[in-house]
Parts: sequence; C-alpha cells; structure tokens
Amino acid sequence: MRMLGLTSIVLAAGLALGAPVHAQNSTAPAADAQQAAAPAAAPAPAPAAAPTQAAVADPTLDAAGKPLLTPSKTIGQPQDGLYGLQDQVTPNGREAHWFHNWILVPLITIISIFVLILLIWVIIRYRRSANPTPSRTSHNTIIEIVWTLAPVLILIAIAVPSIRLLAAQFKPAPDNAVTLKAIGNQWFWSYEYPDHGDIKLTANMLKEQTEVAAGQRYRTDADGPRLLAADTRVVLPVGVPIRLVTTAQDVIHSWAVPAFWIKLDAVPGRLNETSFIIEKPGLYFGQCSELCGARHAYMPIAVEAVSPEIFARWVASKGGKMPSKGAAPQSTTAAGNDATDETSNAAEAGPVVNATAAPAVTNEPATQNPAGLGQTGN
Ligand SMILES: [Cu+2]
Repeated sequence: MRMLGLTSIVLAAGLALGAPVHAQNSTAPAADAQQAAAPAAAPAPAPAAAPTQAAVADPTLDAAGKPLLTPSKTIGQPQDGLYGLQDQVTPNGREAHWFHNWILVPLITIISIFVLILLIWVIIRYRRSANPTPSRTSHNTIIEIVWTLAPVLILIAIAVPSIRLLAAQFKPAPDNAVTLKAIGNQWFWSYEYPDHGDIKLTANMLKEQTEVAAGQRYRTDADGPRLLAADTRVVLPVGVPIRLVTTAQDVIHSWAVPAFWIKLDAVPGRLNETSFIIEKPGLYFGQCSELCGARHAYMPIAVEAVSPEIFARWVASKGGKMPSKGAAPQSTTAAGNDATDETSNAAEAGPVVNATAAPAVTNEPATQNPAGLGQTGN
C-alpha cells in the first residue's frame, strides 16, 4: 500500500503536465458543467429496476427491485464503539489484522511502558537530592551491545511478517480471477466486468429522505448506513480470486473497502491492479479514499459478495456471460485495448502501473459514463 502511494505521487506529478490536454478531450463537457453548477442535483434519481434485457431476473433484487441483502451491523461497516480494525474477510486482511493485534500493538505497548519506567526510575533515583555526586561513567560494553542488538532483533521480528504481508498484497491474481474494473469519477464510481461481457454499472450515493424530491429513491437502513449506501452495489463472488483494476476519468480517486484490506488509487490514464479473495458472503462498505474534490465524501462503495452460482445468475441478468471454462478469462466484448493491457499486466509481478497505456486507452470507457446519471447499468 505504501509503495502504491509513492507511485501515485509520481504519477500525479506526470499527470499535472497532461491535465489540460485531458480536459480538452473530455467528451462530456456539458454534463460536467451542469454538475458543477448544481452539485446537489448530481446523482440522478434511481429509476426502479427496469431490466431491459431481463431474460434472467437479478438475483440480488426482490420483485419490487429492492435489494434482498440487508447490511450486517457487525461486519463490513463501521460500528459504534469499535476500537481497532473492522473484521477482515480476506486472507490478507486476516493476516494484517493478526499482525496489528498480536505483533505491532503489543510491541508498541511494551516499548512505551519500558521507556516510561526507565524515565521514572531516572527521575526519582538519580535526582540531585538522592544522588549528589553523579557517576562519571561514559562507556559500558555490555549495555551498549544490548541496546544495539535488542532493537535490531525487534526490527527483524517485525520485518518477517511485514514483508510476507507486503508480498501477498502484491501477488497478481491467477488466470481464473474475476476482473472488476473500478473507475473513479467526480463524484461517483462506475464499474465494468471486462471478462463478463458488456456489464457497466454506475454507483451513486443514496441520499436521505429529506434530501430528495418526492418520488425519488432515498436511503433506508436496508440499503446501508448513511453516506455509505450506494444505489448500485458491486456484486462479486466469494471464494474466487478477484482482480481489481482501478482507473479514473478526471482526478485521482482511491477505491477502498476496509473489510477487504483494500485501498487502491484510481489514477486517470493508468491502470492499477491488485487482487483479493472474499471469504464470506455479505455486504461490505467503503469510500473513496483520495481527496478528489468537493464531493469526495459522497462517493461510497457497496460490495455485495455472493456465492459463485448467484454471481453467474447476476451476470446473466445484466446481459453478460461467464467466461468459458478452461480458457483463461479474456475480454470478449470490452474495448480491445483493455484486453491486451490486462493480459500483459497479468504476466508481470505486483500491482501493475501500466506505463504504456495512452490516456485514450483507459479514458475511453470511462468517459462513456454520463456524469452523474445513476443506474445506467440497470
Ligand atoms: Cu474520489
């Protein structure tokens, strides 16, 4: 994660040079201007589910188009009084959670208490009245060896699990992974499933009842917590490696879901990649985690993790299709450029910054999403 942050800084510097060109190339200036003029009206009303290609019903929605899965109070979202990290539902997240709880916090506590005790001891035992003639000792071989070796051993003890975790986070997804492409926009997320046909989703934050006009959809507790509930949920299978690819249309965003131990910058003109496996079905919430403008706080992420069978039905309900078994998932109907990029990315180690991608490659699909027009995917 730290390395990704560094990469982002470098990329941001490069992007600053290219930004004016990008602004001119924007294919939706009218929509942008509209949004800027009336930011409060940005997320369009979510129409009741109108499945146009509805050969298969969306298995995540009921007959009235309402989401079937309601959020858990104890997993996938912030909790009142929770001290520490959210419960983790990915292997990397569990390891990181363990590392934090059983290595880092105990070490920090022990070292802090040890130093505090030394300080108190020195202050009391060696104060002027108790120790009028101070020792003039300036060297002590044994203690010097101890205070050199002890920190070295502590650092090694931290480094081993730390580097193991870092390597696990940078491990590329296997060939059978499900690819989710998350595109940051000011200020909403759009999504594509390049291995599953032409599925495109747009997710806007659900507003409160008092904030919407009569008849518009508003948030209920069945959707999720305030500021975290989205009108469209990202549906992903459990137990299957997910290849997350991020990019952005306008400025740098960051796709982050705490329960997955995932935070990946979304940079215009670039693809970032990481992978994870969701171990438990459920509803998980996250937010954009890179300051991206006035409505940065209002572009939530809602992920619904379902069984692979339900995922396949959901893909069918969206008019997509599952990649044929045996063959590595290849992008079939998504933009050809993207397909080649992902293939080459998969062969490299680590989350890949695609240095060869011209802005047009990643911006092409992103700019097709009408800014703020929610639910185009439905
Ligand atoms: Cu953002």
